[in-house]
Amino acid sequence: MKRFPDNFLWGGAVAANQVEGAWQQDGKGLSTSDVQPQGIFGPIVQRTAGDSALKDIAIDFYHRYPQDIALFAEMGFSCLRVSIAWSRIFPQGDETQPNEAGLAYYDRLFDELARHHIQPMVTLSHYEMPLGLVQNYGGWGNRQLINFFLRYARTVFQRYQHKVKLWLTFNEINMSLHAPFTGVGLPGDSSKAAIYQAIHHQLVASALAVKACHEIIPDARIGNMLLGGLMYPLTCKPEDVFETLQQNRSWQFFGDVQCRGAWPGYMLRQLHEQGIELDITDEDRAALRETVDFISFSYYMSGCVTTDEALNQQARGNVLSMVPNPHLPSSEWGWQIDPIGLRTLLNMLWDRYQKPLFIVENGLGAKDCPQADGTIEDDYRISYLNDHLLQVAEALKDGVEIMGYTSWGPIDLISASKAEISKRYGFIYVDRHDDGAGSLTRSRKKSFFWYQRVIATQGDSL
Ligand code: BGP
Repeated sequence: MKRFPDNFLWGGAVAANQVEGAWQQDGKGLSTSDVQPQGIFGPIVQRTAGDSALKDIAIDFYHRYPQDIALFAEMGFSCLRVSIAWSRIFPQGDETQPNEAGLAYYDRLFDELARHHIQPMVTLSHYEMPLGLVQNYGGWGNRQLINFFLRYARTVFQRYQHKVKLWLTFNEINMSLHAPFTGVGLPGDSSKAAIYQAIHHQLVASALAVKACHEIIPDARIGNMLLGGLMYPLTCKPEDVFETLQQNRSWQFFGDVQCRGAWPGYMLRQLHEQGIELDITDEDRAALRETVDFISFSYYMSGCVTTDEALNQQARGNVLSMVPNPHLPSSEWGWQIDPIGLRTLLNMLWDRYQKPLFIVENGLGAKDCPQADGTIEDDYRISYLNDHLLQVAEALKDGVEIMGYTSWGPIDLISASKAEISKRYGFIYVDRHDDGAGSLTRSRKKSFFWYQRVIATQGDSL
């Protein structure tokens, strides 16, 4: 028996602002990502004529996609996760008519994928939105954003209804809590109350988009997308165990709303105790009842939770304030490598929601050193991915329903957290460097051939 079912989707995942470049081409407006050239935790800068950022060209996927898709096809991909840059379709966000040149670009992209029998999975908003919606409306803190998003979602559902059957609403929606500008267009010093209200608007918008997708493309499936921030208790002290439950809920609650159709009681209590009462209208409650068809998530690492304040102080500054796990190794960027955690997370999400799951991001960011002849022996990447996929196979045996696996960054791209390219995830190397130098030439790493074989054997080569 094969390790993975025949209909299991294999592929990779990218995001518009991390690969496309062409930041001002064909009528595209400025996006929130364009004014954060140092990444999602970096400062917001005013773009002035003549300045440049690595993301402006990124890996030039906007122009080179036919060549890149041919390489994905060579690896045997059946699925490619991409995102649409909202600001290509509605440059300022509040127009009544979409930008035809932006729509036409994604038509060409989806047609190219179809030629190679690769199914697109499309994220509506991957860490970006039109900057105009922040400058003129105050971002997701403003209810009007719901309608702007819905207009955008309906436009792309209608336009691509025959080409795209797998959709996701917001990338890592729970990251809005940690990177508010990237997630909800609010400054980092916004109050918790403002951030949660903005998140509520986003959750309503997500549910309304799900409804619109069901109406416009009845044979499509639409999911949410969570950062799977799996947490373990550092000790078996009951306080640590309970705090871990709460920390896991801090990201699961997004899934609870999107899969169960209402704000969970534990979350309303937590907010109430902090003096936060959300403005949730009856109309919002009705909207939230439309739930997603499947759950997608990213998984890179796990972390530990403790109630020991001294240890917590040391941990601040990590992306999710995780306390290191003494049993796990870390990547160069301090991300702790935990393949078994992926099996745990898959089981946890399946037990909680009983909805199909899709692993839409997983991978190892590492520095690659091409040898004199240009080859790249990225055994570290192969070993990371191999170990994680073996755990996916275990979860399948556990009875978890898994639709597919798209590794993050199948081609080197600009990192979200640091906006550098030297943190590479790809099976395909891109000759570009943090200082902007490089020919943008693509080449196959050792992992390219490893993944090709994994796909060809449906995981039996793992
Ligand atoms: C996820 C994001 C991606 C991505 C990835 C890796 O959080 O959805 O956009 O970039 O993480 O993170 P990084 O690029 O910071 O290494």
